[in-house]
Amino acid sequence: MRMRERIHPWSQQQHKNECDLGVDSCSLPGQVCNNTFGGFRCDCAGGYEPSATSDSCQDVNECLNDPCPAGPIGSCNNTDGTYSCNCVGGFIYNQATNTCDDVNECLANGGKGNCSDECRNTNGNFITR
Ligand SMILES: [Ca+2]
Ligand SMILES: [Ca+2]
Repeated sequence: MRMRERIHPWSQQQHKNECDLGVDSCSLPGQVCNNTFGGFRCDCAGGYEPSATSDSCQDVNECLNDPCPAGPIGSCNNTDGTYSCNCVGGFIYNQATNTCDDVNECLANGGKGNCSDECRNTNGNFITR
């Protein structure tokens, strides 16, 4: 005797992805649509957090957690959805090590940099002779 195969009713249902269809209402700044079983949910995108005063999402001020090299050489610049680290002149921001690295101004021009004769690199500057 053979068993008859049955198809579970819900396997035949079409599951809508409101996010892909573009019919979601996650249109406030910083919001992303996430598909859920039977519906969708508006979440905050990376770099945003739920607003305390409304349904929308607000920028996370990452600079409050000091993610950049310390001042006075390094500084943090909070921007909408992200942030950036900056260094004062003579230093360049190194993302891999999260440090402000000295610019070797003497490397250019065959080791003379902008100097007419001799160039000596220093931390944050250079000496010309
Ligand atoms: Ca931010
Ligand atoms: Ca230098």
